[in-house]
Amino acid sequence: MKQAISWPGALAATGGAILASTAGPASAEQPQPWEITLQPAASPIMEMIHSFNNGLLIVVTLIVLFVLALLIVVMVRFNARRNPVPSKTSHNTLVEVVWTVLPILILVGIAVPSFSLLLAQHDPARAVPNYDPETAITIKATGSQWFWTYTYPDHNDLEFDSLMLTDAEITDPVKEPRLLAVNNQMVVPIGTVVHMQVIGADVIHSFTVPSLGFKIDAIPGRLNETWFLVEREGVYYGQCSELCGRDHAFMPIAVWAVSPEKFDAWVAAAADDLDLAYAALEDGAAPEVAPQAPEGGAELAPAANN
Ligand SMILES: [Cu+2]
Repeated sequence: MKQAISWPGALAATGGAILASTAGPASAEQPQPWEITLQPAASPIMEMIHSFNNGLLIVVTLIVLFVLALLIVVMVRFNARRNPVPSKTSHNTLVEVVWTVLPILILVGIAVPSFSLLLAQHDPARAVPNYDPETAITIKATGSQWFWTYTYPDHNDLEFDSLMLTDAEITDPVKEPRLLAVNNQMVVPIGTVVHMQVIGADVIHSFTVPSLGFKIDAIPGRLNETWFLVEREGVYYGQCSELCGRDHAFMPIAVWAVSPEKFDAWVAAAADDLDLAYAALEDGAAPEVAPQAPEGGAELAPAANN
């Protein structure tokens, strides 16, 4: 159940082929036309959300069918024509106990996976096998009217703003989806737990990326925390999800997940020249291109084959 169901099938397949054939980021996770259900999961938490959602769907469907069957039985067997003399029964202890206890058991049954998901959203050890806190990195997102600022405290406090590309700035509509593409993406390494600190600079915003399974409020004066781990390379898009003013709809979030080697090269190059660091990522040859940079070159990690 990793793929969102789309239709018509042909349309979806064509869309997928267009995305797949595009150079640059391996895949882009964003809403697609005619899509239903959740976006494909790219993090352990989102996978848990998918299974919880699918499990609940089964429970709800069974309950709906059961109630529908009861209604049909009542309409057929106990209508005025077939049942002219109504029963005067007002109590049935067994039935009353059953219809009280059964829903309680169902709710408790739902609460168990629900709480385990809730706890996992705050504790990577519950979702990542052999989780080692030493390997995690921290990134801070600050929401402002109307853009995001990303800070990398583990990487010499690298900090930059991320603003939506305007229609005039978009050069490739497939690689730069309208209203989602930004000038500076939040770059993260795949397979690594990222501790996300989220705060608001002015009003309440909400830091959300559906395919990575997080949505957390960015509140002024209060540091909220969550975590995620991206499983495969690609660009993952989200939007501010708290009404925050005039340009609320125009402060998207773009998470660019790359291999740890590319991330190291990007973060080293970004300290000197952010644009150059992104350009090197774009070429898919960050470790080879970046050393040619005039200054930062000497400090870069050795070239790795990707
Ligand atoms: Cu906002």
